[in-house]
Amino acid sequence: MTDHADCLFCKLVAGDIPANVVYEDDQLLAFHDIAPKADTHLLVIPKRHIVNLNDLSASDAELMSHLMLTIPTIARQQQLTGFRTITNTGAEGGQEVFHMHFHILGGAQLPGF
Ligand code: DGP
Repeated sequence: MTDHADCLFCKLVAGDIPANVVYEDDQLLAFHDIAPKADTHLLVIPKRHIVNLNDLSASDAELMSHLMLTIPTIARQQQLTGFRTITNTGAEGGQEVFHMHFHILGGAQLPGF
């Protein structure tokens, strides 16, 4: 597992920064966002350092499939009957933490997008 010294979320995976973890397996970690934008706001990340969607290659297909299939499992565990999933790619896309993450937002009726 690549641990990027300057990456906030790699530090979180390593346990160097505390997080309110709601799900973990060998490839993924999910935890509460520190600045929630919804009643429930979770982040799902690969443990391996991947910058964003632009950083993916065909060899990541299995990981990405697992990530996508795990998102609804996590949402169900959090009693979310509906939710929004967002990933920001690059600074222009609003990405602030450059370790790929998928936001899960829910817990109350969300406005239209
Ligand atoms: P984005 O803008 O898509 O890169 O979202 C980054 C999110 O990461 C943002 O919603 C706030 C969250 N965040 C930043 N620092 C921390 C932290 O130290 N812990 C947790 N749990 N979330 C963080």
